[in-house]
Amino acid sequence: MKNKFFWLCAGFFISLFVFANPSFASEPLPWQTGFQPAATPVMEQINDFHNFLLYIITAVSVFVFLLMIFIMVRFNAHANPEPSKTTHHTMLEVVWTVIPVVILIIIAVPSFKLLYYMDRVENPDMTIKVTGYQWYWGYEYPDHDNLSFEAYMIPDEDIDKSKGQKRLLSTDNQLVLPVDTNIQILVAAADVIHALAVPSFGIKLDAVPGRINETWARIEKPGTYYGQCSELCGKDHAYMPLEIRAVSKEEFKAWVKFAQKEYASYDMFKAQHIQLAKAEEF
Ligand SMILES: [Cu+2]
Repeated sequence: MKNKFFWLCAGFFISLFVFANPSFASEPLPWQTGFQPAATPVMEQINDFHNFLLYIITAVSVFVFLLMIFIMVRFNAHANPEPSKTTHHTMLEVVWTVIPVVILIIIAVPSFKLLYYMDRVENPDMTIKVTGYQWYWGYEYPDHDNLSFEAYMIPDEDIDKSKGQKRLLSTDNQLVLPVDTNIQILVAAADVIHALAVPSFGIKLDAVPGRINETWARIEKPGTYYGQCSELCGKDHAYMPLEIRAVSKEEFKAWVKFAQKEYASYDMFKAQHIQLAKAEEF
């Protein structure tokens, strides 16, 4: 019986280790329980803060667990037939108030530091604006000739795995960004509330109509990163992913030139699109 229990526990801890191990890809994976690997200093700090909190909650949980075991063994009706009538103990009450306060202060200081660090960046190198629509994202580059375009999810039947496209994550156009650049990210919405969430950048920010929210990113490695809308925004909420391609600064410059031609007719197209949608309503 004891042997069985041992193997049950061992199996549980081994599976915890296997499944909780964060996998190294910038996308969600089956059975993944950890964070996606960090691609920005903000996400690195969120990771560190998460690990720091894990030590604290583990210590608190183990302490409370042992204390309860001790109380159950030492003060049950058999072991302690005549209970003490003590009701107050000033010192004990001071201790169990002060220690939690100290623990909360230890948590609050790095938490606020991180909150302000995530909030905004001084003197950003460039700005992009991301707008949530039902159900796609619009990207604008005000520093690059007001370049703007939209990105729609590629439907299942059009996914081309040979091009590395991923179901529910890949989009027809990508948000292309340079690495090692402080990018100010402005977030808004045009219809209902959406939320911009890019786990490997440590970004989750509401996109609210009529309001501009701000955050920032400094991508450290070139690669493809994925995000999703994180606010229930209607029937296709689950089908408005973000595909972000981080490239070197030189490649980014070349891409801007290409994109200015590629998306030049965009505004006219958008105007027609809106007119058509309105005409359909009538
Ligand atoms: Cu949305």
